[in-house]
Amino acid sequence: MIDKIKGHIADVESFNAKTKDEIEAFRIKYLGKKGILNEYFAEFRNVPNEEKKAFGQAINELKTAAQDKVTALKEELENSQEEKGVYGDLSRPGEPVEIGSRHPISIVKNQITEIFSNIGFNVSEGPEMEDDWHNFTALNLPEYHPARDMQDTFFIQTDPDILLRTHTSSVQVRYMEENKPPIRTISPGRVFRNEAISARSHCIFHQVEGLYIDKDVSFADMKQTILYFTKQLFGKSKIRLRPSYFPFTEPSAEVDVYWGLETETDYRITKGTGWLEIMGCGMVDPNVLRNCNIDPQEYSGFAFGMGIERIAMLLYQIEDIRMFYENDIRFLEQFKSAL
Ligand code: 2NL
Repeated sequence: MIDKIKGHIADVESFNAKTKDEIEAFRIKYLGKKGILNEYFAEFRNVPNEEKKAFGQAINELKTAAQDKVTALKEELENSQEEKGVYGDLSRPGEPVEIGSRHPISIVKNQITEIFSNIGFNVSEGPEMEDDWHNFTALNLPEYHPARDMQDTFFIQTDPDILLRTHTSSVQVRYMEENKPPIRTISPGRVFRNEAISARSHCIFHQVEGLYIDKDVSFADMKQTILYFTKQLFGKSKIRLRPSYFPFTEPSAEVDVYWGLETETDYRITKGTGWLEIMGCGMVDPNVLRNCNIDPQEYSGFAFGMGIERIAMLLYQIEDIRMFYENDIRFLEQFKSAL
């Protein structure tokens, strides 16, 4: 009989189970009301006196072994479930982190600001709602100046003095009013013009303007700065400056980049000339400097302005400006950038 109990103890010690049900079945088999242990306890009366001690010790040993086993298996099961539930399999390979998209306007704006900040320009920002002075008058566009007709303006309700800025030059007027030369600043931002919406133009768009003011700043300085910029942004190293007119600069010029005529697309976007207009620029008009409390006898400077949408359309071959504002996920998710 004792040998049989020893056999049970060996069985109990080598037993293993993975599920709650298996463990419960094991508990009932040994420790249940009609289980093996209770059978042996009932048998105890019939054991001869001289064997009672050894028999008793053996069944107690079996009982402890069975109880310890149940406790150990339950604990093991609980631990493994906890680990899975909270953390999953800790040795599994990591999940790939998908890089988010950035709006193409932001990408191009960041590229432009990066290029100019590398040569000492800071970034200045200002309000989208402006007053007449900062958007027009200070920029050499007095009240009845015909150039004010060049852009139709959104006014705020009925106050003719408050409007949505038509260019970010207004930010640079504010910057000149508050800072002494030398000034090297670029002003990216959203601007508004009361125009019909089409594939080519929109009533809301984005601009980057630049301003450089110091002693002895020349037209040659402007041309070299713009050439450096076009090399950096487009990788193109041939530009030309065509005479133009802006009320706030004199002389003024339009900048063309030589894009080349290598592909059919080049032919189409340059209308067969190889040249693409990318920005406007000029020497800051002395009247503008005076309006901002800078002495034009002592200082001179240049300024330039470009439309971000136009440049983004060139870089990414986007045919319709409205794509930028529709927030179509199929359009947006194509633009991934670290900048
Ligand atoms: C264009 C042309 C230009 C400026 C912007 C400027 C600013 C100040 C003084 C003088 Cl504060 N000029 N800005 C100058 C020339 C051209 O922009 O085609 N923009 C999209």
